[in-house]
Amino acid sequence: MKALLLIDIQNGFCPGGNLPVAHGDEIVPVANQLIDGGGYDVIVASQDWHPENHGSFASRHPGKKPFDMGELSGQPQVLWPDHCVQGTPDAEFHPDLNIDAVDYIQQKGENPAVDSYSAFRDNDQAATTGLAGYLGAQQVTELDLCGLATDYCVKFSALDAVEMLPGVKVRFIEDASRGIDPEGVKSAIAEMRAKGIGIVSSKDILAD
Ligand code: VGL
Ligand code: ZN
Repeated sequence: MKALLLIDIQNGFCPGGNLPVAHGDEIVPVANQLIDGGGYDVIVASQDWHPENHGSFASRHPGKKPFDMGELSGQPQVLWPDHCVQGTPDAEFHPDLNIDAVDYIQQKGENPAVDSYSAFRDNDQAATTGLAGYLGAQQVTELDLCGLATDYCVKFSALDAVEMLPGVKVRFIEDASRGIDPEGVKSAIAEMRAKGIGIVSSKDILAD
């Protein structure tokens, strides 16, 4: 079974959102084409879903501002603008994303004491989300990922997919993703490639 995993295609990460990724909205039509014509059996979307007091928010760290380095539960943590707070428009999926076609939504980032870039588990790897179990139960053998942001949630999700779904072929769809920092995107792609993740374009998939 072939699965598509759409990472955090939410208002908060698109222009006008609280943690906007440059050109993040441009991936929405590409994601919709993949949903329609990518030949996937299972479509999954992750949703960054923070309580308003989430510890990754710079606003919770006196004297710090967004994008500063800080600490969360004793670990180094990039401090973010308040974003994707549960129940707010910022946390909703982009309105043009074909969410009706999504079989399973995996929310993450609910624990205020730890961040969760990966859709599979928290950054400290203590708690898993259940997504690996869902994909295993669907007998997924091929997993393609795309979304926002390449250098954070997409990368960590892809690396965890390789580790937590042994035997599954994992690919990153570059033109259906955008990143926060151009240098970060470069090294994220290098890291993914080094772990055996295929780097592909939506055109390769839509042409098959
Ligand atoms: C993300 C930073 C904080 C992401 C989520 O979706 O890449 N990045 N929360
Ligand atoms: Zn977040």
